[in-house]
Amino acid sequence: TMAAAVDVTDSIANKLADAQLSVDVPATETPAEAKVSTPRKTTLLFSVSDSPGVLERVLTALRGSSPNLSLTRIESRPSLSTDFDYDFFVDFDAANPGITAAAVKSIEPLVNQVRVVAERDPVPWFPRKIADLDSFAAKTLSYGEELAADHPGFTDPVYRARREEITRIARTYRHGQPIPRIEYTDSERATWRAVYNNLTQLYPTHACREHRYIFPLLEQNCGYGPDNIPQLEDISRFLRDCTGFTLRPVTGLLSARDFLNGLAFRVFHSTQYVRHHSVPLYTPEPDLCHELLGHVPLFADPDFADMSQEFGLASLGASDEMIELLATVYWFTVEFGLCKQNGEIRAYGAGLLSSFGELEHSVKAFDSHRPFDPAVAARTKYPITEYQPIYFVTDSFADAKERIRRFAAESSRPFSVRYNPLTQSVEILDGN
Ligand code: HBI
Ligand code: NLE
Ligand code: FE
Repeated sequence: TMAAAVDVTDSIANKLADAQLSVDVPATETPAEAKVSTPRKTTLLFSVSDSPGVLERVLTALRGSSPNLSLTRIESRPSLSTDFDYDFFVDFDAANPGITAAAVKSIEPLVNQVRVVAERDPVPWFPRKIADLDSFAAKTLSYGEELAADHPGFTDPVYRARREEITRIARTYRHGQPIPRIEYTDSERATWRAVYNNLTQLYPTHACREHRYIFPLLEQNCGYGPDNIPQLEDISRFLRDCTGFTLRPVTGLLSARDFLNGLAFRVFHSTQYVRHHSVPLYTPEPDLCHELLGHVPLFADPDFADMSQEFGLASLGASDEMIELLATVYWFTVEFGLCKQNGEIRAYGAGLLSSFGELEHSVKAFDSHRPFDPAVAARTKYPITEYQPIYFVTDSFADAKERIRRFAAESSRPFSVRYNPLTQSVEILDGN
């Protein structure tokens, strides 16, 4: 049965979505209204007979066809069809179709033939090497005033000041540095203890096998326990030994594109502050409890780590539409996924494993369970500030990884990518 798309009628969720579109300086992102005029990479092919000065006349005509036409590539080859003719390829960025039409018209009288051989959207910038992730630090999204009215963590001035202090670390952090340690306050430790004690009671009966296997290792190696808030640096070293994943501190919510791009390099962006003390058992925002109790254990699992990197690799240079689809599939798997193990439904999604309230609810909400299919999940709407109305159930991570890989392969990128773990960089294949 197909999952009916759930309408996001919740106004806070809508406003959060709006807020995310009109946020602080997303330097590499295009505002929605500017998209119509995004220049398209255009390639013209024309053929000329060999005669002195012909190329110069063609280029002069092109130059005159529109005020700001600027060529970005010119390449020639002997004609494949007519002896002694030459074929030329020229590229330029066309802000609108009129520019292309004028260019073609201007050279028609001078050449044997001319046609538009390619028109494609420019590929959005993406990180090529792990240190490129440093540029995301200053680009965190803000939540908007409406959400602030609803969540104590946005309005309590003492809490805000403390957050400011903690997020300074993330703003100045650079790749390769050890993640600075934080001395947490008594209030933060009390919140952590409440979250920890509640959740660890549920894990034996509600968490997936992989989470239960890793959790004791985190207690032994990284200082997990009710009376200690573990430090990102210790966890990052542990994860690197398990699967090559590492952590980077981040000030708050990143755009879906930046966040997913990090996963391509096996980097997980982690917040370092603790949720507001008044809401220990559910918060809509990622916080340290969510990252450490929900995400971290799974990143130590090889299949899950591979699956996460698949999301990341598919997101590099992807269109805005593709990013939206990937972010949605990510939401229904890494954040809110369920799986079947030994005939029982268990949680592997971090948003469930870090919320005492929703963890218990999700596993027994049978009417909300659907078989995991990326194509269906990608088009299902979801609320951000309340329990999920739909949960997708997967058989295994290895299976989910295969399905995600196939789903991502359908995206129409003009190149493919491969991660080189030795250089921690991305190699581009079949591109130009
Ligand atoms: N940013 N810091 C941070 N943490 C996340 O877990 C996170 C994010 N931005 C987007 C996001 N998660 C996902 O919901 C998807 O949009 C990828
Ligand atoms: N609702 C989760 C929690 O309370 O831990 C956080 C979800 C973040 C996407
Ligand atoms: Fe998360």
